[in-house]
Parts: sequence; structure tokens; C-alpha cells
Amino acid sequence: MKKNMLAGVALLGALAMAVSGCAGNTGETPGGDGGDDVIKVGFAQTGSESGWRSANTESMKAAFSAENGFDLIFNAADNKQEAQIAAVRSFINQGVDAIVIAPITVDGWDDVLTEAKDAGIPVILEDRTVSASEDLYASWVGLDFEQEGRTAGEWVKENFDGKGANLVILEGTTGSSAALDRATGFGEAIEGTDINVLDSQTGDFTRDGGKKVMEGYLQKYGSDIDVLFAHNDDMGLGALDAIKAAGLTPGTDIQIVTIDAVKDGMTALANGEFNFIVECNPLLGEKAADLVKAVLAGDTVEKKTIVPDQSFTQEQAKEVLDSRPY
Ligand code: GYE
Repeated sequence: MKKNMLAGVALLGALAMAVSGCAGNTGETPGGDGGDDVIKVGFAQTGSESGWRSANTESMKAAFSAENGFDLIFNAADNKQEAQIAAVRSFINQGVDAIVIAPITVDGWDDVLTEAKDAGIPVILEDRTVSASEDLYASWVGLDFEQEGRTAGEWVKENFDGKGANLVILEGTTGSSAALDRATGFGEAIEGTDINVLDSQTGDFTRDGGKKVMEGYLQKYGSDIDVLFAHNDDMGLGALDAIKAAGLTPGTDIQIVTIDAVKDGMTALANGEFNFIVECNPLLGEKAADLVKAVLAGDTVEKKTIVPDQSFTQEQAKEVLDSRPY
């Protein structure tokens, strides 16, 4: 008896769900699984290569929360472009309301962005840029990577021009707008100086990569190296291990300038192991979430939003270290 009643209740429940599911399918929210007001967003993150990336992922997850009205499908592509494109394709197949991408590389986006456009799903880019036509995405929020590189280069110029200094570079992920634009800005800033670029290779924005490439530089050039420019803190932090293992003192024997200003980088700067950091703000979640809501509401949005960055000397790092949010 009791069993039958329970079965009846379950059946009613199932019917109710089926009915609301049907209603959802004809309503505005694809799938109807989150209620009509919930915005289903697929976010294709690069991976988890650095401290900057962790802070960015946290910022995105906090902004695209259920409390803020989102149903977030998160994917991290382990820095593999094909995997990231596959994730975007699966978001399209799932009929999400909007797609957010932090593009690993600058090229290769035309096809999948066209597919999203054809499916009527708006795309918002955060962090890095793409070479695809602007018509294929609604908006981008990120940083001025070229200016970051230029600021780093200007510091190197100020401190090393006229001394015939030897420089090595740890580049970020090959083909990423962050690495390409930072290299351009930095190169422009040191142009016409007597700074000698001994070598420039990718460390893929990771600590491990930075350490390995720096070990190679130290074997090849030893104590001839005066200054290191790393495209991010993590590669600089990996390089610290290599420099110490080679019996040299980072910050003194080899001066180090990096980009990002995450906690571990700022700690190294305050401790005198780094010499200068250009900030790159990873807290882009709120802005990205606002853009998604505005685009879905049919509002006109800015095509590009640049979040401003600062830079820090060792003294400044000591002052702000405790108040840094990431
Ligand atoms: O500087 C680096 C990360 O694209 C701005 O990617 C981002 C860069 C950041 O891995 O740490």
C-alpha cells in the first residue's frame, strides 16, 4: 500500500518535471534545466599554468556563481588549443546561453567562433585576444600586454643601458597574445640601447618551464647573464631555483624583472630576489559577468575593455604585500 503511494508520488513528480522541462524548452533558457532566469554559461579556461591563472579562475567562478544567476560549465584545457576548441564546441552542442573564452593562442579561432555565431550564442573573450574578425565575438575584457612589456623594458633600459649588459628572456606560451604582445612592447623599449639579448625561449608560463630553460641558459652563459626578463612571475620563480642551484644570488648577480604581481612573485620582490614587477590584473570575473548579462539583454557593449595595471619596485612590494588580494 505504502509502497504504491510512494510510487504514485514519484510518478507525479516525474510528470511535473517532464511538463516543466517541455515548458523550459519553449522558453528562453535552452534545456530548461536551470529555470528561465538562470543564464547558462560555458567558460573555456586555458588551464592552470600559473598563479595568475588560479586567481583568474577564482575570480571567474565567484562572478559566474549561482547566487549571481548563472549556471557555469567550467572547462580547463591544459594549455592545449585543440582541447579548448573542443570545449567550446561542446558548449555550442549543449545549447548554452553564452560562451566565455580565455584563448590560449591568438590564431585558429575563426571556425569555432563562426559556429557559435551561427548557433546564435554570443562569445565574450577575457584575458588574451584572438586574430579572428571582431564580428565573431561580442566583447573582450583584458589587459594591455604590449604596455606591460614596454614598462618592463623601460625599467631594464633605465637600469642597464650604457653598461653593455647581457639579458636573457623567458617567453610565455608560444602564439599567445600575452607572449607576443609583451615581446613586442619590451623589444620596442630596449631598441637602440646597448643591451645584448643573449637568448629568448619559451617556458610556457610555468614554473617548471622557467626552471628548465633557465638551467639551460646558465649552462650556456653562466655568470655572463646580468638580467632576466620573464613574461610571468611563475617562470621567474622557477628560474630562482636554477640560479640558486648554480651558486648565484638572484636579485644581485642576476637581476630579475617579471610580469603579473601575484602573491609569490610579490613576496620574491619584497625579499630582494626579484627586482621589478609589472602588474597584470587577473580579477576579470565581475566585468566578464556584467558583459554577458548586458549582451544577453541586447544592450550595446564596448568591444574592448582594458583593465589598468601598475608596477612595483622592491620597496613598493614591501608596502603593499599584505594588502594584495591574490
Ligand atoms: O600573465 C600568465 C598566465 O594571459 C595574462 O597567462 C595571462 C598570462 C599571465 O599564464 O601568468
